[in-house]
Amino acid sequence: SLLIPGLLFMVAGCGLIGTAQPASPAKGIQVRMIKAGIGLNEDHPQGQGLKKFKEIVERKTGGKWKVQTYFSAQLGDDLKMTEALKGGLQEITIPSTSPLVGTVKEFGIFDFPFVFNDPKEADAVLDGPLGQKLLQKLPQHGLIGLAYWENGFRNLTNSKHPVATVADFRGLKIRTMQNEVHINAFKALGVNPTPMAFSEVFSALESKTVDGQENPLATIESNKFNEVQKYLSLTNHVYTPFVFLVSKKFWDQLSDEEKKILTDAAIEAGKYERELNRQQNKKSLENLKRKGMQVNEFSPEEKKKAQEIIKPVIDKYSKEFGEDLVKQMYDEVNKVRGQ
Ligand code: TF8
Repeated sequence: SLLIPGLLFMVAGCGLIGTAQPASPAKGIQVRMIKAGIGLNEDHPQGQGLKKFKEIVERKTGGKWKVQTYFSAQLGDDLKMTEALKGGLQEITIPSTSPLVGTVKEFGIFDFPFVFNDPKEADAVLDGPLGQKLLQKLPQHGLIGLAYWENGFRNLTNSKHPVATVADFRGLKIRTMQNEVHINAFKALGVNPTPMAFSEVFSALESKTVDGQENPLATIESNKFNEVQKYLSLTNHVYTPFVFLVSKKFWDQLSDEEKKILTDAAIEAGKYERELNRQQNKKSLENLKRKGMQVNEFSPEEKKKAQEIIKPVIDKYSKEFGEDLVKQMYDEVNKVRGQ
């Protein structure tokens, strides 16, 4: 019929006009392939959260986006994946904020021990003005931060003896994250800190290169650290968050509609992950006991002593990160506590 060539002409015509126009931002939802990698296992709440994110995004884009998930540092450790995002070689990762201090040093305020008393306080500060202020420091480094997920309160494990007092720390060789606050706080306690990427921790514990490590309970269980560590001390010494990162090179190609889908999914999956992690931490404590770990508390009195010992380290880094920022963190915590 006459109609079909006419239609074809119109379509071709639009195409021609389209190419003559200056490049305009992407409209609607494009077909995209996304590589998302994390450091922890598929069965860890972080892995479950990433799977939830994939499901939400693929549904809301009507299947136009495909999210390829990589677990257990298959694409590299937190630092390597973050560099891949900066270079546009990977789209998404969810590292701890702790190793990111080389990019945004102010994230180091979340490495101060004993700031939050419970996860709800952490949620309020991370989702509030302070947390958002720190996310805004990322784009100049080629990264977009969309949300904080939960890693959680960290607890100490080791193969030597129970750590129930500050004196028990002395002489232990402990793996820490690649972060100066952690390294120097542990040094102050008489520990010999050995910073390394998380992906190397199990074999370092197994070969006795280090005596111990510290991580939230869900991680200790899902990475089977109990197989190479006898003692678990419930120190809850610091709450370190995860941050949901997107490559800015990728982000800048997205339409407003796509940006909204991505942002909403990162937040929604993050809420799910936080909830799951809180449930899992309780289960993991029981499981780790059942699997033979010897568990002890770390009393409020000993925590106070540890805080005193670490204070010079915190004072030094407060100056370095900005005393206003540190004050804002404590003010926001007090606000949540109703003080
Ligand atoms: C650590 C962190 C890690 C995470 C994960 C590898 O101890 O707690 O478990 O950052 O992405 O390094």
